[in-house]
Amino acid sequence: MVVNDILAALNVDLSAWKGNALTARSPRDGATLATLAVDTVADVECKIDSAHAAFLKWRTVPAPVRGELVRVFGNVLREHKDALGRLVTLEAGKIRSEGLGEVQEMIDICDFAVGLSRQLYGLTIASERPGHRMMETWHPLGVCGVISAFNFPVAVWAWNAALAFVCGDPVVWKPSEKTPLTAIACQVLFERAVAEFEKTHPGIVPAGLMQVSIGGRDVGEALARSHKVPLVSATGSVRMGIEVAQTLSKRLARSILELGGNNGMIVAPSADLDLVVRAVTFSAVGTAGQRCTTLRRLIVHRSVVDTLLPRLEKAFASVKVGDPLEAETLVGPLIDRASYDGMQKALADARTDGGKVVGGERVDVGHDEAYYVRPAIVRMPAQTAVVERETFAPILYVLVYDTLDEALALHNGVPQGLSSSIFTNDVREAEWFMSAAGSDCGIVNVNIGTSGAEIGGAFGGEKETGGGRESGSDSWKSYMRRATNTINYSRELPLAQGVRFDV
Ligand code: UN1
Repeated sequence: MVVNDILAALNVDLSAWKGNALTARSPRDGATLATLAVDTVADVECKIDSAHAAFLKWRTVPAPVRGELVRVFGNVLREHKDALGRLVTLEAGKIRSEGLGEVQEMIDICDFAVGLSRQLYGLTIASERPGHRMMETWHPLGVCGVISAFNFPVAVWAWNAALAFVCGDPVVWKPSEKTPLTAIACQVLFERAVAEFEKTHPGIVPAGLMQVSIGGRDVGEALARSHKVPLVSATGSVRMGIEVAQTLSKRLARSILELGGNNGMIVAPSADLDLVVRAVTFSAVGTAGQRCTTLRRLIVHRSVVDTLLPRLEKAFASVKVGDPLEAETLVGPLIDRASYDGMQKALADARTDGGKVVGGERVDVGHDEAYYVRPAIVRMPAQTAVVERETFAPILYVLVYDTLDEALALHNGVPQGLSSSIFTNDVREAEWFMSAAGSDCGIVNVNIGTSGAEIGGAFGGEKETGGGRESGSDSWKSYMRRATNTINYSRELPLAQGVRFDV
């Protein structure tokens, strides 16, 4: 199935988007998928203006009605799951089941947001004054800027957009320049949902509620600069996140940052090694090592390392690397040449630091401009600088520990703090790992890997990961503003803290 068939199945007409500023390529074979126009800063500003006008209307639509639009969108996604999943495979290089899984994640967050649309609760608080009542009200915030990365080209937008819409916020989305087509497809599918919704709710959805802005960093900068954008949710590199945060902080606007991960797993002496082998392989080599939550550091107890390592090396050597559209493939391509070069550089650095590398070589699939690799396992003598940095490729560094204190120090001894896990059947170790003195990450798992989080939990992490939380739990609060209301139903005017001010 070629790109045109997939776009036809999604009813995407690219003519309005065509141009010669940006080439969309498939990492599968390096082929050009389309050439597109990009937005100028003036174009983005125009989109922000129309999103802001949409906000003034959308904020007054009752939240459950906003939720109904998201429900219809979830159904449109269900109908187009196969085609959109295929487009993710073609444009981002994910294997079929992961491409489909990503669309499932979009459907799941839509369901979550629909339920949420009737649960945007505030608290009722006891007032210290007689005849007074206190409560909280959550109100829509304004235009939400979304900056997303190539590795989750559709789901991360959906996490933000589904919540933003029920919270009463329009969205202007800058997708990765490496995955513009999936973004255009999402916009088209969303517009289809709007058309469907309008059959029962005419005249409710304002133009400009959802807009995509294709372009480079100037588009992201325009979002971060605009006073009409009170919140920017950005996923990507630490460098990008710091720039966005600095621009936002100059005008004291909000951010949700989901940046680097350098996720570790501790394998304790009591661990079930059959589960460990499967969990490590999925977490470290799935998505060709290109998830924020990819497992990059394995911290193994000395008593099990010599049993575990050969089993992992065998698994890494046997996973099928190749065409992501083929059913048996488990590892698709890296996104591009720069990513391949970055991986080889990291492996060279690891060797210099005394690492013993198994795997990591390029796999020839007959396309010069496609970069497939055999996942690498690197036994390191210590956690050197290369291990402390995030290399977005399938490299698993293995470190050995003797005491859990030592394992935790290694685990927390990196600048990033996204996801973590421990494999143990010892309840003390598990609880310690999850305690205040344990893992310093935003995601802390026991007996499952670091990647593949469900949408129901808050997703995000600490330190250089940026501190933001997206998706489930109470992440919605970032997309709304809170008003604290104090209501006096008495005939007196008592002041708080017993202050007297008689006039
Ligand atoms: C990301 O890599 O940016 O937990 C998001 C996971 C996915 C989301 C990853 N649900 O792996």
